[in-house]
Amino acid sequence: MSHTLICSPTSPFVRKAMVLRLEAGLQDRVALQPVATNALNTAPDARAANPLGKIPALLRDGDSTLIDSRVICRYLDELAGSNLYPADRLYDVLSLEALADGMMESAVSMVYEALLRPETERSPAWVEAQWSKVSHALAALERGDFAALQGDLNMGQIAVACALDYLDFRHPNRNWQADCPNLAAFQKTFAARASMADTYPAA
Ligand SMILES: N[C@@H](CCC(=O)N[C@@H](CS)C(=O)NCC(=O)O)C(=O)O
Repeated sequence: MSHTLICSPTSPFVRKAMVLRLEAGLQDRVALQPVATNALNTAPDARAANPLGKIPALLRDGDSTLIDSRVICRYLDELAGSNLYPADRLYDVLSLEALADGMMESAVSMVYEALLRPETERSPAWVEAQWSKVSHALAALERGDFAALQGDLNMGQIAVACALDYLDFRHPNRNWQADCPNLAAFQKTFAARASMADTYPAA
């Protein structure tokens, strides 16, 4: 079956699937279809693939379209047999991935607030409430509360690495590394993977 990933080079949710695609050697089986989309201006291909208009979405030739990065990554991992959701720590990995996705959601919504909302409708308190979610997640990761951050490569780790890079890409002034040396070291080690270098967000 052939597959097409509706994607964008700046989305951290898309990047999770792009990194998996490279780590699992799925380049020949998953084609890329870039779109430019956002909450106020949905790309027709994104809307056609997903009623929510969100990316990533995965078109499967002759079968249903998959939506949501967690669903897509789980499916691609099974397709490739890459074992990025190992059975013996499945729920730890899924929780770690959920945490990273939550960080992305907050970080993306902060960007939308700044870029898409008229200045008079912006709420600094709301933006800081979103950042508070991110910084609590960073602190939990730094303390080692999420065990799946350690050990063999898994999808939770990939998601965290994508979330951290997105913070640097979109919120460089937050300087989260100052309070999180362990996490900064994790990010640096992870950045050496070719899959991460090849997918670093580009404006
Ligand atoms: N839970 C979704 C979130 C996807 C998401 O929010 N993607 C953003 C791009 S970073 C998007 O498509 N935004 C357009 C919109 O909100 O309409 C996932 O994990 O795939």
